[in-house]
Amino acid sequence: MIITVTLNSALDKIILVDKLVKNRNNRSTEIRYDIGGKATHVSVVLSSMGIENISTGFIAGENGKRVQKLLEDKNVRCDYVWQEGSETRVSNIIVPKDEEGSYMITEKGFGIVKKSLEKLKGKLKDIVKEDDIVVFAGGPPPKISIENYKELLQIVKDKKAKLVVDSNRVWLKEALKVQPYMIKPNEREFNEIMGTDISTVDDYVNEIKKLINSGVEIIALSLGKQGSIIGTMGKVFRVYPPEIVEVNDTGCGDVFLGGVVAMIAQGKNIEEVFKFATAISASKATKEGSSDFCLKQTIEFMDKVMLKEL
Ligand code: TA6
Repeated sequence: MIITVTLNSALDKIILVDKLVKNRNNRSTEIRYDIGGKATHVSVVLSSMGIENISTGFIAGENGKRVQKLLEDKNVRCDYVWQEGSETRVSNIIVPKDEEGSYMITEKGFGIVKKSLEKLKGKLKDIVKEDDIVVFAGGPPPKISIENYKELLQIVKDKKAKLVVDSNRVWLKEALKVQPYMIKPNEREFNEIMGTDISTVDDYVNEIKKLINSGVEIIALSLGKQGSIIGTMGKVFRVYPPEIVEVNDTGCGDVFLGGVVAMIAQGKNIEEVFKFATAISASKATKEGSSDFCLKQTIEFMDKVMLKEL
């Protein structure tokens, strides 16, 4: 079983504008709502491929109901801890038509009460089994301490499940202490955890080799539009994405992670894993929504992904 844990669920409000101009009333051309929160996107990818998974974490209020409905409409099985009297946050994502990419403004989310935290711990203790894959992605919500976060990760490790973490700052540093199976930092997050200020491929390769020796089985360093550097099984690979016309980059990293987990769950080799993950992430970039992609387009893109051992 694959379990995705979204500690800070989010309803993505996609705001389409012709252009974004400061000090002007920028009128939206369209407003759409989509799934947010990161680990949720991993579940969307898995369910789109018929791979059994459970989406859990903390959720609340009317926004939470909308997120859960959007997930269930994409055949995702939800088993969330609902917190009474709270409201799942909104991530505002502005997508100007006249430029690539987007502007994201996320709310901080609701504070988790002790009762909710204990419920999630109990849930994970009940459902996680040995050799499951458990994905923690996204920044934790208010009132979750480093200690709380560590307790949640440790439950997964104690069950001898594979822990996958996509987070940042102190959270990712904490995750490293429990030797996760996989991490997926971007360049800023990588420099934060390594205490470096590097940017060249050669420097990244040297630092990634140190991490592999520390027990992390897969390091997928995201270079954004430039692709990624993958360290695993004592080897390092550079992955080059296909050329695409980017519409909205929101969710690309999360869908990439979903692609990796899906391929690993299907026992694919490293080349297949990261060609598929890169291709599905590219497909997401061509879509307006934050959890949209096309599996047919992904297969077409796979032939255009280049993977080179360094
Ligand atoms: O990576 C995209 C995304 O998941 C958006 O859908 C938005 O919900 C945001 O990131 C949430 O990020 P955060 O790190 O605040 O959990």
